[in-house]
Amino acid sequence: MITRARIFFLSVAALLGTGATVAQAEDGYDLWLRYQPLAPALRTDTAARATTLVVAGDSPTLQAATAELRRGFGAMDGAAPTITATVGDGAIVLATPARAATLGLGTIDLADLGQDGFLIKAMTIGSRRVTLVAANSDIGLLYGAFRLLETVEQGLPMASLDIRSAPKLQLRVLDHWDNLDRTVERGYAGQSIWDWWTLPDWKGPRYTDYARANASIGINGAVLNNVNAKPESLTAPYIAKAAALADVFRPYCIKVYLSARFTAPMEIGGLKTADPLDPQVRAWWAAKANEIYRAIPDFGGFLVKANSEGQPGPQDYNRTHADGANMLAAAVRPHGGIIMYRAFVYEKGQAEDRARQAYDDFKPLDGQFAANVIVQVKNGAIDFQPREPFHPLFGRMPKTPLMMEFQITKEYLGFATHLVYLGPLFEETLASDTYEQGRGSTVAKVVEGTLDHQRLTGMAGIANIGSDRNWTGATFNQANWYAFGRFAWDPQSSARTIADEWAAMTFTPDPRFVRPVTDMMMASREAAVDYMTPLGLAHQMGTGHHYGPAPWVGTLARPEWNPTYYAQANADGIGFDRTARGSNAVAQYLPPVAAMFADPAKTPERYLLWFHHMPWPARLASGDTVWNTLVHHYDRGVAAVGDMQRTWAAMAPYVDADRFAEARTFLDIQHNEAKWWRDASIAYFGSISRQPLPSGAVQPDHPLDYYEALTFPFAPGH
Ligand code: BDP
Repeated sequence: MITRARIFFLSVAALLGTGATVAQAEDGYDLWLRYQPLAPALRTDTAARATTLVVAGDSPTLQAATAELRRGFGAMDGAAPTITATVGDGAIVLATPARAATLGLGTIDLADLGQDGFLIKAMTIGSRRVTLVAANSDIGLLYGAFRLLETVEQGLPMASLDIRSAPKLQLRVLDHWDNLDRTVERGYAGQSIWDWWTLPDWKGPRYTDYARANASIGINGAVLNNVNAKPESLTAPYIAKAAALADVFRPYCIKVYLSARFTAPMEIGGLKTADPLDPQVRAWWAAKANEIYRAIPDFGGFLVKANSEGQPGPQDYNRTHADGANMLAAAVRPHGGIIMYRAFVYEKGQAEDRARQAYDDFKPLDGQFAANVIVQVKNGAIDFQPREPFHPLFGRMPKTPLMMEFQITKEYLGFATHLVYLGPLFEETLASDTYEQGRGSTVAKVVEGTLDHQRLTGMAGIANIGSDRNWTGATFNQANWYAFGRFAWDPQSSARTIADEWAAMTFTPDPRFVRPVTDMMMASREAAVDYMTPLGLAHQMGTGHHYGPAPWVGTLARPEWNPTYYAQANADGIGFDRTARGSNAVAQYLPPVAAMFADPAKTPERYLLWFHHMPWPARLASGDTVWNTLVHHYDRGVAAVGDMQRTWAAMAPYVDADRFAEARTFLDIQHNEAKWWRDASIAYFGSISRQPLPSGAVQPDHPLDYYEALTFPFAPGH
């Protein structure tokens, strides 16, 4: 990676010449696949190495690869490579090892690259300069074609290409929380991109561009409908609509999945029960699976949210989650389908710590799931918060494949307008050590399945994609879609490298742009944690819509709906005691981790109030009190957004006017809202702690009752 980064900057610096060039107006539609004309020096080199295209074979997937290479190189160096059958100077060759040998390209060993991996190699054969993209399958070749284009977009010279890459996870899936009325639960980028009403007849070009974008980062699955599923999504008309999308996605090897509502056999099947052990229910699901597979032969399977937040599930019939999952698994198994069964459950109607519930429900079921079930676990034990310690199920279900679930849409991170790059969040979770098999048993390794030789592996991301022209509501949110794809391909990726790549492709590879912008992106997540939920606080957002601060809310019907439940702030102190004196959630981790989290002196400060109820005047590592440290974090968060504003202001010479203005205005919004978060939180917690503000900290702009009175009846995504 170091070498690659160095090559990147040296080559770009050398080739860009002086003076930044500002691209013409852009609307963000092209994402990171912009294929802008290359700087002159790079262009000459690239054009000489991309004059012809030899594609050994023919299939819809190879046609997609061919079209993409012609489109990309055509735009970047002015002329699309011509298609030919002979390998001449300047040829790009797409071939399996067997075909490569017949084309005289020698013996290529791709045994370690599996079905989806690829090799990209600059070769010299006699006097001919050849770029070989080799893979064991057509989809590997498509992935390789995209990676080739991306490296050129990033300013890497083709002469030095030598990349071997294969995904470490099998299922790389976007979960769309899209409703059949085209609203998107927690969506901040317009309506659903699925125009259910005009499907299956109208298959607009946007669906193909969606598939291209996903294939370009290795995503190979899409769950089309909300986990809070409507039974109608399993009726014949909606199966036909899903089939139409599957037809568009097929060349890009993106499988379609559907969220299944557990009580569909009653609601659309007329049965009296949805008991997973009832023979009629089992027969209904088997018939439903047959019906779906007739329309979509490569249908991926079902995603299931059961017995959580009011959704029906097997526990309604005194059955376990394993009973429920296995019943559905039996229905799709004859067709090669799988079940992604979510561990996001909390609804026992008892005062148990919400953070404990998934583990308590699922851990006893380890080893009881059918072979085609994978349990999908959110990154943290509560709910996609700006920061959570890793979920205690990782490393504790060795006999069950676990799939990571991240949220790409920023429900709890300022919606579309806050610039929060999620790469560091993904990286932090994946690099956490579970100690499952001693030190170094990271969450990434659990998810990769290498520790326990899992047959199924995967990662899911809750999509941030909508009907907005720029797909994600803001250009910088595209980075989170991109980063998700990269981490799903390799959970041990570097968030910084990914940000470098994305910024270079999305704007310009000019290092005078990429360096400061990557730094800004890398700092952005910590900024959000600081102004929203520092020191391990969680779920302090407004009720329902989750927009803005509402730490004072404490009167909602169920305890775990209240921000006051999570912060546990009182006259003595703040934080949720999850040690043995409290809920003992720490005991769900393996001993080395539990021992760390059980002791406030050993708990990393970023998780302190997640695990400990700390007296306000207690001294932290810095020597300062809990209260003062909290205030400093809020201030730091606001200041960090100020830094981001300044960084971005200096980027005007490198960015087209429209995308520049959007990001600048959104940063202004973010700065105002960060200040609001800081002021409201300090006003509230100050009223509880009765501590004076540390010296230098300014009083909130308004008294507490001002913040408490704010309402947001039409907040999006809710
Ligand atoms: C919560 C969201 C809710 C989702 C739920 C889930 O607020 O809209 O339905 O997650 O993941 O964070 O099922």
